[in-house]
Amino acid sequence: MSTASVAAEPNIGLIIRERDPLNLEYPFDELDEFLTPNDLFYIRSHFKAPVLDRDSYELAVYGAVAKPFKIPYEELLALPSVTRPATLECAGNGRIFLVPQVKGAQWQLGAVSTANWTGVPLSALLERAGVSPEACEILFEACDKGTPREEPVPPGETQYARSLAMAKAEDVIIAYQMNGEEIPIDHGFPLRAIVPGHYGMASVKWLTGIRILTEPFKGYWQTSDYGYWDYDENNNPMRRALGQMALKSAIARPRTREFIPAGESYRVFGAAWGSDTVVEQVELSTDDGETWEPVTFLDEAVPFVWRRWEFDWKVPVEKGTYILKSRATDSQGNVQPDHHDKKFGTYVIHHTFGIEVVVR
Ligand SMILES: Nc1nc2c(c(=O)[nH]1)N[C@H]1C(S)=C(S)[C@@H](COP(=O)(O)O)O[C@H]1N2
Ligand SMILES: [Mo]
Repeated sequence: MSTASVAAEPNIGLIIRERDPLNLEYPFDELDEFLTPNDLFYIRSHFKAPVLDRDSYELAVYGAVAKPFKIPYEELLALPSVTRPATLECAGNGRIFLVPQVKGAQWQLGAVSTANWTGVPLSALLERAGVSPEACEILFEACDKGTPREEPVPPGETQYARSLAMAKAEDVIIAYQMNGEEIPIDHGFPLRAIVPGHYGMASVKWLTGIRILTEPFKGYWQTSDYGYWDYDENNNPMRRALGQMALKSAIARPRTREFIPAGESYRVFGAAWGSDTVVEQVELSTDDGETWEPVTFLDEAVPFVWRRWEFDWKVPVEKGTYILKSRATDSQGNVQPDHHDKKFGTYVIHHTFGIEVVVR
């Protein structure tokens, strides 16, 4: 294994939020197809991408299991596989819209993308290892490491690792293909976890170990970073790990401050996604939330993936500034809120916010 930098793909169409480590945003205003092409899929990395060698690569499955094992890359490829689409969204997506401005990568709308993932169901690997009845969590261990920047900063190097409740294992894919191609280096080559319906941080890239735990994991990436303050049953404040993605809809077109011809028809376009609940309705307002009308969906209601939608706006002849908002409702009746919930700090930014456009 080496961490030397290689001439990576240029990622031409992406918006740079950070050059090193690579943090690149999908240009959300170009949303068109259901699947995001690999070279436009957003990239969120905390450290330089490790370059792993396929011939010596092995995945270790160990911990509270009867038969720990290591499996080489080629052997994994030979196992029965599944392919399913999943939308990944960074928990900090939309951070730039928070007022007052906060620290962290200044994502606009595009730290979200959808791909078809192919790999081995996690359950098959767990079955082979024979999970102990005492098991409570699964830890995904990666080989990228460094000193994180988000305060409070731990004293030494930290490896990227995230744990997951045992009950969520059935949805997880240990993926080696993204949209039918080998997973690109920046997206986790040769292997990554895909945890459908959880924020992106759960889908650990450059996966080297799956460790079965008998006690909850309290690592940096789920207590300090990617955690939030909550209260336990005795009202003591405590950190909890972010997990499920919150219900959200977003307007891809028009863009903020876009000029729109008066008196014509404009195709408003966007997407909405939840977690394991499906998006049942999206409404659009062109008057800053006074009145709402339903949009038309382009995709079926399926858990774990976005649903693209469109709306035919009869643009008024009256010139001026208009504020557009979209609002999603899911199959359980949850409605996208109109304010950011402060308990999530600089994460889980899923409230409806206005896209201001100029009609002239
Ligand atoms: N090993 C490792 N896995 C990781 C990360 C990382 O920095 N290192 N970033 C996480 C975060 S915060 C997100 S949002 C997703 C982004 O996946 P992508 O770069 O393929 O879009 O990967 C997650 N998995
Ligand atoms: Mo993220």
